[in-house]
Amino acid sequence: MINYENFFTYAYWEYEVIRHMFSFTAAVFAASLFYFAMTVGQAAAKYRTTFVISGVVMVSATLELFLLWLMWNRAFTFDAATMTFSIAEGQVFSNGYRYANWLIDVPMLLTQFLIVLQFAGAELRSRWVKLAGAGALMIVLGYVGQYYEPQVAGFAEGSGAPFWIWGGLSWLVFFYLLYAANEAVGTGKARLEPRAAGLMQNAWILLIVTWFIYGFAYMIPGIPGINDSSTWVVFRQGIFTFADVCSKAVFGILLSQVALEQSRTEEGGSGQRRAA
Ligand code: RET
Repeated sequence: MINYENFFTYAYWEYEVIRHMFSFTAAVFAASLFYFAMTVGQAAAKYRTTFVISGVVMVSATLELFLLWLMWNRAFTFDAATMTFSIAEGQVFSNGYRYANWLIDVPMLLTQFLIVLQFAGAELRSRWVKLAGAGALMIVLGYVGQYYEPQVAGFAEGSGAPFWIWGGLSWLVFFYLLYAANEAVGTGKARLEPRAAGLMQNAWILLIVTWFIYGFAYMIPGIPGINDSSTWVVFRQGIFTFADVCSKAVFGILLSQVALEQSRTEEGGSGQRRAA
């Protein structure tokens, strides 16, 4: 089965906006990679891993978005008479790369989250198993569910129930993940100096908001009244774009600032910002 994006005819602008969102996101991640590479040297040794993890997230996400861009270009053909794009013979577009990328990035983002929250050794390992395990399971469940998009949107014969069942299970795991992460934030934040703790709180709120958005984007093909609209495909890809930029790049930058803030304090408070 293929994603519901394949069943639409797109107005010229709709197709182009989606194409440009893919290239924009790939460029943001490539640029962010440069930022992390340039700032890692300013952090204390124990925080450098978080910059390296951000680098891993940026490389995998740049590749993923580039592949989506390539696939989007190849999968549709332009009709000059109607100024529209529709699916090309024998081609498909798939959001599967997104899920494959999340499977790498979600455990990575949760790892850096725990490191910046000052967990180490056995405490880090036990929390990591719970959080990264839940993150990976959440993505795999959603990955299976999205194969039923054509049925739930009414483009193909068959029941849409599996879309809701797999998606519903993924939501349950997501709520467990939020519960476990909230507990980790509560414990870890108390060890940070006040400025870093404030930044950490912002990162946590950003995580909650943007991760919820992914779940909403998943459900769009199952919502009557909007699941038959090509403009909503643009919105859905726009939601993924916004959530991707915020949850990978902005989140990584916030955590890097927590790490830099902590590094300054732990290295004797000699930083200029402290003196000011
Ligand atoms: C799915 C399926 C439907 C229910 C929920 C989902 C959540 C997805 C999330 C993805 C996060 C991705 C990130 C990527 C960063 O690189 C799987 C769409 C809740 C939270 C943070």
